[in-house]
Amino acid sequence: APTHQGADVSAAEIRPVVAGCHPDPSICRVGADYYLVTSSFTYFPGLPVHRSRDLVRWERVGHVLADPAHVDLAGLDVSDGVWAPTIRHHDGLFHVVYTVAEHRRGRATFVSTATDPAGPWSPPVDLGADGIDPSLFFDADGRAWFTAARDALSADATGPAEIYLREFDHRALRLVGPSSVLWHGAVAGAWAEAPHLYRRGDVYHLLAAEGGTERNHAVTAATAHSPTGPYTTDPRSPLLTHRHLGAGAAVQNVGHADLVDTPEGDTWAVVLGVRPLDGGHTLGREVFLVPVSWAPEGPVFAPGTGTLADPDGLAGHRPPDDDAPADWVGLRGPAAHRWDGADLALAPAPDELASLGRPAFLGRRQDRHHCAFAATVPAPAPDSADGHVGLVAFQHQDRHVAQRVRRAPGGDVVVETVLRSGGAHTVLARRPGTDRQRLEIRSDGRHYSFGTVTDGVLDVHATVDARLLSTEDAGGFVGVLLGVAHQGPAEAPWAAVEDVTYAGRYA
Ligand code: 6LW
Repeated sequence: APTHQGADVSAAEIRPVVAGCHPDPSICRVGADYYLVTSSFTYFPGLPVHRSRDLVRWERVGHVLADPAHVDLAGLDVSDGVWAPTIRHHDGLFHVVYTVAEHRRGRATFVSTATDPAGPWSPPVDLGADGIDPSLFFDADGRAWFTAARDALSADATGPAEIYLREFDHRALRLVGPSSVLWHGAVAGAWAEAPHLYRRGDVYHLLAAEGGTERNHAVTAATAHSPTGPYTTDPRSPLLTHRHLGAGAAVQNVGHADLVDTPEGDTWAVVLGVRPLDGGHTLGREVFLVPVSWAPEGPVFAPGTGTLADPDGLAGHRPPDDDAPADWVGLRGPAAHRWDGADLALAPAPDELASLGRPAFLGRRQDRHHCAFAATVPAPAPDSADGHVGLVAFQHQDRHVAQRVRRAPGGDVVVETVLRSGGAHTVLARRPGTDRQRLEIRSDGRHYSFGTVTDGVLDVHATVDARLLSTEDAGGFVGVLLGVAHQGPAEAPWAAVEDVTYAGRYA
């Protein structure tokens, strides 16, 4: 495990430890292994679980929500769905608590358990809790506590959120006893959320995120001598933020911290952050690692510098250049498909990407500003005039750009670059196509180019400003997925998409 000494990183570039849209990280350690979970919204399978030995190189080992019967994401906005999980291990069992936002039955909070974090995970148990950002804390005395953030209910609360606690009966997997309001955050009215409770000696440390998950995001804290309080705001709050670093900072929106101790007794935090270019970020909120030391008052994040911008901060443990293996996800449920090496057979579905339905889409998170995503795509059969097959840079159901192949009414093949935004489709380019063509989406961080590749040369049909696919512009909580889509009648043949490739690099 990394120590805080012995830094030898010279380059100033700050890298996430898990890149691409993986917000709201939560971490725990069992023996020598660390486990990490992150939000997955309406992507399926949901709640990816990553494992690491060194906190820097993470490998995806499974998903908490791998069974379509375990989560109903139908009809949801892309940024709703599965939010802000917490992972904890107790007595041989992993527990993950999470919220499914704006579900038909309302916002609901669930717990799933597993003995092996790779799965299988139990069916979700509804905890009947209100609010978001649930967390669990297993105290040394055998009692367990559930915390979450909800709209302020108490009469004297001025803020939009309050952190509350209930006891968690971990054998019965249910909440028991009264609910206690713990805290309204260091700055009342500033979206106190993402609570996590820890104990050091006799002191209970409550961490929260404040300021909202955009530019004013921050980590704040309070302490108490009992889990139920009373809690006193740590006057040093915020303990970590990048909001004062200005619009030029390489990493912004830093907050939503969770702590873990190494076997050697060092403490590290995982936090979310974004890497904006020219004021917009496209890669979603990513996971960053921050060293933590302990002062008598509580945790010190990024000791000595107070920011993630310290190239020595990761003590020489620089996240690697290589791309993580793709976590191919569908929207609101699985997409029927078959992989054969890099070749993908994708079933058609009638739902459009712009709908709240279940389009035939299989995508992966864009995790580098500089990347190329390509595949050889067939034209739809001559009689399927409505259908199209293609590649898409997908941010939201109402914000995506597709490079798609279809049949014109006379049967000729056309390749169209189509922007979906503001409730309308706009054709940015239309070119004649052939029965098979290699399509490519290329990003340099500031632009996305869409084209066809012949003899290794990209012929760009259309280029859009990356701002269009940024979370700042599109709204919501997610980053860009690069994927393959196949819209058409359910009975149309599957599309044989060949040689699907993705290559990304740091600048
Ligand atoms: C998450 C919460 C948040 O639950 O965004 O604005 C939600 N804050 O912490 C989804 O990531």
